[in-house]
Amino acid sequence: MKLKIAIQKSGRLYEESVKLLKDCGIDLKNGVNKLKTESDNFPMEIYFLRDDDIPQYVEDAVADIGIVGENVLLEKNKKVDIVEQLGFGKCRLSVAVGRSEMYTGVDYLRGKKIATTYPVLVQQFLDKNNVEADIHEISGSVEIAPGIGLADAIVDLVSSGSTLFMNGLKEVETVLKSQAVLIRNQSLGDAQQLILEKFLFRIRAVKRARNTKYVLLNAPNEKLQEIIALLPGMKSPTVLPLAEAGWSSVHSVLSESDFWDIIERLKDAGAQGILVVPIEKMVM
Ligand code: PRT
Ligand code: ZN
Repeated sequence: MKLKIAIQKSGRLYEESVKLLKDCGIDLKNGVNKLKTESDNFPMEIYFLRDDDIPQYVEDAVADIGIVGENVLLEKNKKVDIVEQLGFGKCRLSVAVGRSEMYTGVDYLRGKKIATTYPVLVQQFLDKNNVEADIHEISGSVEIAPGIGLADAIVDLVSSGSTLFMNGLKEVETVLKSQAVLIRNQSLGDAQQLILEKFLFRIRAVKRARNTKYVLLNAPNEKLQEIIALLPGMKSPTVLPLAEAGWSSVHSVLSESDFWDIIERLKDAGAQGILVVPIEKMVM
């Protein structure tokens, strides 16, 4: 019995999806088959597909699970469950208009022509805001639509914002914040569910580790209490005596988000020789 997972064949989610499997200790066979492969050391079969098709394949149980952007999932509106947010492929679906436009709010869009590859999500956004506009669905290069007179505004994915900038556009509303998610067929068999639980256990250990750093530092004993108070740790920090009398080595873990803030305060409190190392897996 194998768990069938659908991931993007090529594109922005491909590398991170394969890396996630690898970090979960799931090795992929290097075959000639570009559509499908399997793992040697985990009961998993991997299908490589267009991201747009993944929700449908998972709904139809051609694949048991899949990795896809929330933006695609919500646009396709398929009957699948989201089991985990994966923390990569982050972007936002945004409304953009010409840089010199006086944008005053969503009302600006009333009666305007909006080009997008996300007609369903745009319609929902307009309905929610009680705005009627003309949605013009196109299949790509949305950012050039205003420049060639095809539309007054666009709704497209944005990450750094440089594509909008280069096309003379400015971002004015966020329709949706998105990241890659793991989705599941709604009637998985018990055996598949069990394999999914194992996979999820590993994913969560990997995600936790990616958000956390291991910190080692030296502290004069008289400053220990103050320094320990700054460190959260899994339970509490580890403190070991150094060979040099009056000094200790302190080990702890820090979350990526408050890392710089805490490192500065540790230095101010008298910590020295601070080492920060990545964590590979973190099991709670
Ligand atoms: O071939 P296939 O259909 O599988 O791939 P695709 O071409 O439809 O999708 P792909 O590979 O471009 O994107 C896959 C997924 O990556 C998307 O569905 C999102 O969930 C996620 N993602 C994250 C992005 C971006 N960031 C992103 N910036 N998808 C697209 N973009 C594009 C955007 O459309 C625009 O053209 O990048 C440009 C903007 O980028 P910035 O950095 O200039 O703002
Ligand atoms: Zn696509």
